[in-house]
Amino acid sequence: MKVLVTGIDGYSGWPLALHLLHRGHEVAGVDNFVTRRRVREVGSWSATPIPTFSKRQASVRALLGKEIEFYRGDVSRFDFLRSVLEKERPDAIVHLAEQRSAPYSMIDVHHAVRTQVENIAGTINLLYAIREVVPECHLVKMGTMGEYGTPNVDIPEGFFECTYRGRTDSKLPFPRQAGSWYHLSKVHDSGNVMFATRTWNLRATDVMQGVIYGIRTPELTDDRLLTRFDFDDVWGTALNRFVVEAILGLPITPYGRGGQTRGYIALEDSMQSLRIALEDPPSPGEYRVFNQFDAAYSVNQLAELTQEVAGEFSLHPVIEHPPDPRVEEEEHYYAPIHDELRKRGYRRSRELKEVLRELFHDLQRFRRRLEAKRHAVLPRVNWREANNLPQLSPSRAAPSPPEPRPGGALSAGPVGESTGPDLPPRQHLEWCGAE
Ligand code: USQ
Repeated sequence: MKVLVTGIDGYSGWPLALHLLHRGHEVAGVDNFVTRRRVREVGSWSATPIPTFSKRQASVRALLGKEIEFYRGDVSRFDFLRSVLEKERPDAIVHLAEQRSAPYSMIDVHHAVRTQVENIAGTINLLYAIREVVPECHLVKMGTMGEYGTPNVDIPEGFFECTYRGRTDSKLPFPRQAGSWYHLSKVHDSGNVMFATRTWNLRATDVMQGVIYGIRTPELTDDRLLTRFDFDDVWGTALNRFVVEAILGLPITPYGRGGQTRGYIALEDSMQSLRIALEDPPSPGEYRVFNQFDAAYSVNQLAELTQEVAGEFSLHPVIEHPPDPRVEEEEHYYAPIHDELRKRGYRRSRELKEVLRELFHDLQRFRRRLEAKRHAVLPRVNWREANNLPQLSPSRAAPSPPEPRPGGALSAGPVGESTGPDLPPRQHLEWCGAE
């Protein structure tokens, strides 16, 4: 089948493209490289050096003998999106081209608005473009487990049976109680995708994605194919960040009491899950929801596991609990159901500890890149503050560095990453001002 991946340059988008190519599917992609720019905006970069997209295409050609058709552009431009669909006429679209960081959305009003406008408008544009050009196409929409929040009951896959005042509805959308402007943008997306599917007889899978960890998939066989790996407080996610903290000799940071429990999944198993969804599409008019995670852990459990595996690498990190910069339950019940993918053949590829060992092994190689941005690791964005720019970037007046142009020559600096202005270093043990 032909799959269009929007956000193909990202942490998930790139390994997904490679995974699908290996399965014999055709892949085309869209990206505007905004994640590269926004990670620089918070003074960080990917631990792995990321080549320009045209270099990525060339590597795929050289190593796999395959082509990826690529369109540089923004999904917030409807005409652009429609013209891509007219040209490619994909059988399926995996929509990853959204602002994906909760802390980024909580920086200030501009970042909040940008997150919601971009994410919601991009998805509506895509729904209209599908409706007009390829109404049979299967939309796989990247949502988040964070849409549900942490209710004190089990979390079903999207829908539940509800009896109220003597009447029963067998398929009501389960309540969403998201914990950031970012997570809320996905809640609104879900409502919009469900509405469009019903109204226009489209087909969609809404993926409630858990937190992804890891750096490799079986297809990332060569350094030229590596995906990006974020570790700063804004773009990095819990387990990935804990490993980096251990490598840098910083404390591992489960926030607050550390009982925050989420569903986690390895990068390669997230790719496996998306592929399973693609290869078993829903019927026209069907909107289905998959809770896409492998197992639930508290951040305390992850911190302890990281500490244990760090010991195998002669690293001896301490675990410290900074005040939680987020407003979230720090101890809570958490039991989401996740049967839909398993019913379709999903199996965990490797144990968490094995992936942790691989992370320590791989990241040691990029230690100098981690060291260079160690000032951006500990938390700086506080949910209780309306304006986090002062903590984040006292020098924001400096212009953003230019985005690497696809096909442009590599600079003398690290591969494909601009060496534009960074934020000044901060004290490593200075937590942001949460209560
Ligand atoms: N956390 C810590 N210490 C850290 C970093 C995070 O205790 O150093 C805690 C957070 O407070 C939170 C949990 O770990 O309770 C998860 O945070 P995260 O930063 O790993 O993940 P989150 O912000 O929820 O977002 C990430 C991705 C997002 C995706 C989501 C899936 O950035 O794109 O949608 O994971 S989920 O969390 O299931 O909603």
